Amino acid sequence: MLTTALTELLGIPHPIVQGGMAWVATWELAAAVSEGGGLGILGAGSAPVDWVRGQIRSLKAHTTRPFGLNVPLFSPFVEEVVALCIAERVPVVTTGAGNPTPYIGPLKEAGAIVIPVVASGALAKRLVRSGADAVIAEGEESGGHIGSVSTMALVPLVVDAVTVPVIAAGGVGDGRGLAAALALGAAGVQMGTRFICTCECIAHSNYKAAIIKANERSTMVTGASIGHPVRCLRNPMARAFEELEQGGATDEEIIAFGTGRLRRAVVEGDVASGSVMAGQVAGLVHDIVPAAELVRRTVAEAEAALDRLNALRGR
Ligand code: TUI
Repeated sequence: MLTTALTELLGIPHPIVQGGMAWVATWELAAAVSEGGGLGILGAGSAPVDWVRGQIRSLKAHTTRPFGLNVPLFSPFVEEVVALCIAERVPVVTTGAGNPTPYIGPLKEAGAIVIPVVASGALAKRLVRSGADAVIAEGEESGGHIGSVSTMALVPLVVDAVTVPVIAAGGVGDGRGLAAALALGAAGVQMGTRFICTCECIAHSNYKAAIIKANERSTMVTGASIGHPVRCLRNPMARAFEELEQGGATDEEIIAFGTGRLRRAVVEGDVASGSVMAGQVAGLVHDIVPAAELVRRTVAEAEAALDRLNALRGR
């Protein structure tokens, strides 16, 4: 058992949070992770509120354990989704891709634990002052929308900046990553890419196969020129995106090109013309396992890594 400030805050056995990935993190995956003793998280993405409500209700029907919902702040439905979290008494709300300050107070008044993703120490400090209960320090190794600081540098910097539990994300794909995050002062980890390759994840089998086939150099970043950097697997879509960006296309043209690409990969399984968002740990993913098994295995690997480190002392 690894008991940390995060397991205490959330009331869960293991300090492992599953990323709330748009299109990918549905109730099936979140239920399996929460039942496995981690924190399962639903990804609201840019989905309308009725779809998100259905997901919350299905998840509640399949687990009585704590769970979360991720709200990306660029969603056109952000206000309604926050109101839904309050009405449905969602226990944990994570936010991403922006500054959630206006929503922290109302969510906390409704009893939610609020955990924003941050990509800098300064934002972490500001959000904790505004009432954030913990923060996710997400490095640029992550898949999807990213900041520009690596996990190794960001996590200790955020740990020093705040007094609340810090969750490390980006570049964590197994128990060695969890042990390393704890060594950096984090109280737990969030894993996204690794959880895509689980039996319960509804992502298309082509998406899972593309991650398993990838190595650590298989990802690239699209969208940086329009201020929306997204890490995904290098494929014909990503190369065309890059050409468009280098060829002086307008922001509108680039946005139009990118729209709908994640859905195409996750739902339709088109891993050539879709955006296969994944982190650099894609290179570490070699199998598809039940999510609860992954949680168990990750904890066992972290405990073994900590034992190995401890055995180095006094030699
Ligand atoms: O949100 C994410 N990752 C995502 S969201 C997403 S959905 C999508 N769909 C289609 C195209 C593009 C994206 C895919 N991946 N991660 C959380 C995250 N938040 N990473 C970095 C940040 C972040 C960055 C800047 C958080 C706050 C921030 O602050 C800026 C500010 O406003 O001060």
